[in-house]
Amino acid sequence: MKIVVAGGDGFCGWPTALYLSQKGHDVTIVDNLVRREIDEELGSNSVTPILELEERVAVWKEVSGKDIAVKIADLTDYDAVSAIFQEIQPESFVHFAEHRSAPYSMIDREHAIENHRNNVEGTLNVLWAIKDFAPDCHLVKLGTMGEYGQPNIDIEEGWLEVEHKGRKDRLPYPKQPGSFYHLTKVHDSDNIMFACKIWGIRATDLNQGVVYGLETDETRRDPRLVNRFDYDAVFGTALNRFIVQAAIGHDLTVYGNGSQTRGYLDIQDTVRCIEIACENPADVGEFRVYNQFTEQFSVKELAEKVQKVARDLGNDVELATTENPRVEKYDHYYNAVNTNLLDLGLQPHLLTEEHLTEVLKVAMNNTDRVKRELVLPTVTWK
Ligand code: NAD
Ligand code: USQ
Repeated sequence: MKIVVAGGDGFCGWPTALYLSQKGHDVTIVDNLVRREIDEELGSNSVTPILELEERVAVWKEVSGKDIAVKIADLTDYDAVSAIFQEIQPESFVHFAEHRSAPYSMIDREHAIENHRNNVEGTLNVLWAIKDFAPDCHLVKLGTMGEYGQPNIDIEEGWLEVEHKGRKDRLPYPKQPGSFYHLTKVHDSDNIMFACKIWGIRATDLNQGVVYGLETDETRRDPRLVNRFDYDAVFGTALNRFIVQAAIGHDLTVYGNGSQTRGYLDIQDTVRCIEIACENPADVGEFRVYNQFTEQFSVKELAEKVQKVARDLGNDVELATTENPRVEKYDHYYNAVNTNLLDLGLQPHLLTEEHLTEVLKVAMNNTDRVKRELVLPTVTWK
């Protein structure tokens, strides 16, 4: 299958591109490398030393014998996007290429607007290019579990059966996102749903939970293929941050009382979920929503797991009570459905001590790269 992986230089996109290439798909990475520029803006870095995109792809060719094409292009540039669709005629367009940090979108007005411009405009360009140049292409779009917020009822997969004043309908599940970033995903979902309805586009919105982990079978094949690993308070995600904090002997930054519960998944499952979505395309005109996570944890539970594994390796760290820079619910109900991907064959990698230990050891081997000043949060919601 001809597959474009937009955002293929990022944390989720790079291992996905390798996985799909290994499976024999004809993969093209599209990326404007803005994530590397944001590292310069924030003074942040990946704990793991990552090569430039062209070098990574060359190593993959050396190791696997397989070609991955690269297009350096910005999805907000419609000329570039339309040229890519006309030239490649992808059967699946996997869209990871957005600014994905909630704190980044909350820095100030300018960042909130840039976040919206980049994400919403990029996705609109992709929709128009599919309509104009590749109408049969299946859009596989990364949404987020955070679109739903934390309602006091079960979270369904995109749709809710509602009975109101004696009438029934199947309606889009209500959205109550927790940051301007998460809001961009809601706007994307609405735009995609509308495009499916009016133009007959086929699309799958993957509402992904928080991703943790580092390596996949493909990135493990050569140290030069290593994935990026963010740990700073802006782009690092909870579990990965706790692992790096444990590696440098820093208290684990549990925000507030740590009862905030979210859906999580291993990066090894992200790549498989994308394959499942590509190989089982949505129907013409169908807007399909899958919830992409495998387990639910509170932040405190995650920190305790990391603390246990770190202690076993001789790193004694405490759970810090950090004032929460965000505005979030505590002690809330959380029960989200995630059966669609499981029914299509996903076999989850669960969060085991062995897995945590593997990632912690990589972080411990790279502590010289950690900038301690990036660990504590500086961006607040208020
Ligand atoms: P990332 O920042 O590591 O990677 C995103 C990539 O997209 C980067 O390489 C960046 O340069 C590129 N990009 C951004 N805007 C672009 C544009 N306009 N044109 C071309 N390229 C552009 O992020 P990630 O962690 O790999 O996340 C990928 C996607 O998955 C995002 O859409 C994110 O919202 C979603 N997601 C991520 C997580 C997570 O925990 N990492 C969880 C749920 C959903
Ligand atoms: N948290 C802490 N301590 C930390 C960092 C985070 O307690 O040091 C807490 C947060 O307050 C929050 C939870 O952990 O309650 C998750 O935060 P996060 O930073 O790991 O994840 P989030 O901001 O939700 O964003 C990440 C990705 C984003 C993706 C989202 C999936 O960066 O791209 O969309 O996870 S979800 O949360 O399901 O919407």
